[in-house]
Amino acid sequence: MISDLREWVALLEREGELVRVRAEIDPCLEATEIVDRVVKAGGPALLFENPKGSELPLLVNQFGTERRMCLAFGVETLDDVAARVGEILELQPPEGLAAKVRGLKTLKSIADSRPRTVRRGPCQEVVWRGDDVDLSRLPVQTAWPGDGGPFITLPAVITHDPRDGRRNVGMYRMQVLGPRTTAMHWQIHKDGRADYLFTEGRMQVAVALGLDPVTAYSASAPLPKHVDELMVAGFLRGEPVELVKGVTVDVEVPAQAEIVLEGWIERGDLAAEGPFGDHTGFYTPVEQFPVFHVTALTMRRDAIYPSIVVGKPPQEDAWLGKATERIFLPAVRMTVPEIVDYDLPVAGAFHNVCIVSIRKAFPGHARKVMNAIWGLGMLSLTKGVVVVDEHVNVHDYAEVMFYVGANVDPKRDVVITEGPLDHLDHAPTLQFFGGKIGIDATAKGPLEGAREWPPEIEMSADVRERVDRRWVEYGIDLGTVPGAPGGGIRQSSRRLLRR
Ligand SMILES: Cc1cc2nc3c(=O)[nH]c(=O)nc-3n(C[C@H](O)[C@H](O)[C@H](O)COP(=O)(O)O)c2cc1C
Ligand SMILES: [Mn+2]
Repeated sequence: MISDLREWVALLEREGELVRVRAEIDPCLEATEIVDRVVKAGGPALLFENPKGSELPLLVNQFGTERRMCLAFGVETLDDVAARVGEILELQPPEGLAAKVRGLKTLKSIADSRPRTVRRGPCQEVVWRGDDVDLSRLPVQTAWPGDGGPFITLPAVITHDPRDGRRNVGMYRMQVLGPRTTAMHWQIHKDGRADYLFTEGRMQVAVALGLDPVTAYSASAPLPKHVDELMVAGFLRGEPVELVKGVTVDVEVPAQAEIVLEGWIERGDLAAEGPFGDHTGFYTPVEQFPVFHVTALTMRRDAIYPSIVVGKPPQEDAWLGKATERIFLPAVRMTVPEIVDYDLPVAGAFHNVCIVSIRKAFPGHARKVMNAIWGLGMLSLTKGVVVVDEHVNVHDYAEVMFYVGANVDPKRDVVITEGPLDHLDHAPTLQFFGGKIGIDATAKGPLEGAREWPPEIEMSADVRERVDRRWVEYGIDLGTVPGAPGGGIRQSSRRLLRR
């Protein structure tokens, strides 16, 4: 378990996954151009030790590759994290002693996941209060030339629902507006905004910057509102998150954070936020958002300031998104069990397209699944859904394109509907609401109005096996023995439809 950001930095360094940049660089634009090139080359995390105008080092690209994301979770593949989550979701009444013991262990690991309050935390080694607070001393990046100013991009924003006191932690960018004020970019569908809308007058808010990677990730996870992100972080870490009381607010903050901003937000106190070069690849326009007034900035000695650059995909956030895609698969399957797998293409900025494979069992099944996706948490914002049969590899976009081209009669198999859309989507006529497209690329049966569906071409298994065996004999050197084309038709769903 990685307990804080510096342990994570040390691990990255040991693994050859981090480069310290000693040359002075400008957090305004220059850092972005460097990071953009490094991310696209699959390069290392960068610790800029001398950002211009700040004494704090600037950490970027900590999440920029699949390997680093796996290192963060201490797993071989992100599906291993999903498997742990699945274990809990699939928890059945145990049969037999061994299963009971296993079940109890799992339950205990949930109980032990709740954050733990401690008396002191390194995040308060240095305390600036009131007029001493000066956000311009942090190396906050201005990422793109059209940006409205510097933006804090990797914060864990902590609020409480005034109705029941439940905590929420979300990653919402914060534009620095002055030495002690920022905007709070709470999009319309998000939990932090709901807490704000339930509050009369002022609400206390704390923002943690520089966390262990799993806790930082958890702030970006699309959990149901009543689920505490810090509990999930504790479960994924296998170790509870330690919290300490804020120095000027009645909000608990992660004790191991590098930097904490404490303050308040008042209903109706809004400011112009943006433009901001966003993960959609476009600038989001100026819009009114709540103002965050900072009452204290606390930090560790030698604090590290973390940042992330978003922009035209792929960027570093691709792997935060992919982690969510993998980790949430068991939860998606829990609600829609016929789903085999899904893929949210990075190039589709995650909300634009969802490819989903299903075990098709009845006519209209693909439409059922489209509607399920459009009704499921943040997946409900998906603009386009492509449904394929279970044997199609949803992560192989060429294979998906093959079935979209081959299996679709656009008149019969395309669904156009409407629903809520992502806050950042600039294409719909109205903000937040507009069209959706579903493409049913599964094999169709007569009950869906199709003619006899032809068989797909596939070599017989015995011939493939013979060629595998004899490959060396042929003297065709391709380095390795080339695999026989995978996949092939699964007849089951079509047979079911014919009945
Ligand atoms: C790098 C990054 C930046 C993000 N910026 C914002 C943002 O500015 N506003 C927002 O509403 N969501 C933003 N998100 C998405 C939210 O963090 C995500 O929807 C999360 O689930 C919100 O928490 P909540 O479900 O508790 O509201 C961002 C995500 C990432 C990874
Ligand atoms: Mn939440």
